[in-house]
Amino acid sequence: MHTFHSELTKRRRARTELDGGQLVTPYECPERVDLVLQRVRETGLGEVREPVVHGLEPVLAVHDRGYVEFLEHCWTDWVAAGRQGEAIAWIWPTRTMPGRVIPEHIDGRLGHYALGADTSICEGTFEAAMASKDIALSAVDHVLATGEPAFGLCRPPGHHAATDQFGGYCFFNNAAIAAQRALDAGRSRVAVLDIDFHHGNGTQQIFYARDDVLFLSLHGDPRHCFPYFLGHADETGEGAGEGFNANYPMAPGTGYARWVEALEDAKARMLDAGCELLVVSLGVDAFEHDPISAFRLASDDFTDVGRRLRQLGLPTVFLLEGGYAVAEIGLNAVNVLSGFEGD
Ligand code: SP5
Ligand code: ZN
Repeated sequence: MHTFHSELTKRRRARTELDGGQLVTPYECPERVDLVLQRVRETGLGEVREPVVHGLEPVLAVHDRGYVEFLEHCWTDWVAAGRQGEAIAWIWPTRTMPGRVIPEHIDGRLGHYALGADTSICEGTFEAAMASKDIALSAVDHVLATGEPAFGLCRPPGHHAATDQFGGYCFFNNAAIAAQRALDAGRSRVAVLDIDFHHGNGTQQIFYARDDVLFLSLHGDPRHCFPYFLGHADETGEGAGEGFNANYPMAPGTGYARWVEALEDAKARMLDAGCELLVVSLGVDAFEHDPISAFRLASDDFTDVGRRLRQLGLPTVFLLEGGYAVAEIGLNAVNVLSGFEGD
């Protein structure tokens, strides 16, 4: 299978992440891309291709224009305000202070468009996010044109990004952009299967009221795990989308035996719903040694995940999401892909 990759994803190199009351070096670092690419090459997975540059139109198909413009200008506005560190949101609209009016002040705008304080904006963030969505688009276009599977080595990741909010290291929702692209190319129903450890709150929100995208997510129970405020099992969709959202929250400590039961249930639902294309939000942070996650999948389990996904017989695009055990990220991600290819 071909891999779509761009050096531009490394234009984002944030120095700070607010974690445990301290500013730490971000878990989501550019080295992740190099290590996955290295493993792709070592295993001879397939060709590595540059993405085609797309404009903003496919982004605006799922994201709010004001949000996109905010991301484009955030860093220069922040610098113009005389700030020294990276742009980190610190005040939000809340239950008691709903925020009817989008503020003009950069701190207020940051709070309006952020859903967490874990994600700093630095120079190059917008450019990297643009490259990441170009990778997703080029990968899905390849699948649409050939029926062959493809891997988008996306970075920054996307599944936490909502219509008009960034966070969880995500800016543009690459999986949502790819799914929408497949619909716009004539597919009538697409599945987005999210196997990242964290709930794909952004993808869920974007498609929650729609029946043309079936969203399924296997993740750490939001009672205990980021993003805490979405991802419960009773969130099943609304309106026309009722029945087209499926969450499989699982307790911290969950191992492969239980996890794979959820995967098989999700597979049955995708087939029942008549999905014509599969977008996999491929986070590998369910790995047992991930530094910020709590499932117990082993490296070999990821190969089995790939084998099981192949059984669906669907045109499939894999898009990289999380995975912070950096030394093993290449092994784990490429294990899924080579399991899918049939080793
Ligand atoms: C794409 C993706 O996987 N995003 C995850 C974002 C999670 N951000 C919050 C991380 C909090 C980490 N705190 C862990 C402390 C362990 N030392
Ligand atoms: Zn994650």
